[in-house]
Amino acid sequence: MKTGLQRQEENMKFLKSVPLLKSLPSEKLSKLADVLDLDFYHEGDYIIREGSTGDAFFIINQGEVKVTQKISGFEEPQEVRKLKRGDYFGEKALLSEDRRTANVIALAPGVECLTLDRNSFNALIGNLNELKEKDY
Ligand code: 6JR
Repeated sequence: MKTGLQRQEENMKFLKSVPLLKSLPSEKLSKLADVLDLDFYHEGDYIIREGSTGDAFFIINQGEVKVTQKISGFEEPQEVRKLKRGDYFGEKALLSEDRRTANVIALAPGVECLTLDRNSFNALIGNLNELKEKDY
């Protein structure tokens, strides 16, 4: 069995490899590793639904997701991109206190995400310029 300390160390190693977080000092990464939750989603699960409210931010630890969005002129939401290990999503609704802008759907064989709630997001990474300046 893994101890809490081993998990914290594994989380730290992964967090250091996430491009978004590379400018954070170890002290903040360590705090992040403490408060992150690990959630698993099965193929086809809607991790985020466009138009809903939301209070979580996600970093992909394993697997891939598909991002889809309503586009005028189309009946079905259209795929806008795929995201993989080390990529993040869910920042927009947290930064603007607004609705989710897109669907995020788990691809096969499932996805493992590190999740942060709104409070931890605000306290630890909400002020990163990369997030604020992100322009899709
Ligand atoms: N667009 C998450 C990934 C995109 C993308 C374009 C947009 C908005 P969220 O999907 O955060 O939840 O992290 O809203 O909390 O091309 N994502 N690719 N969002 N919005 C979102 C992002 C992630 C859903 C995208 C996204 C737009 C375009 C025009 C408003 C107006």
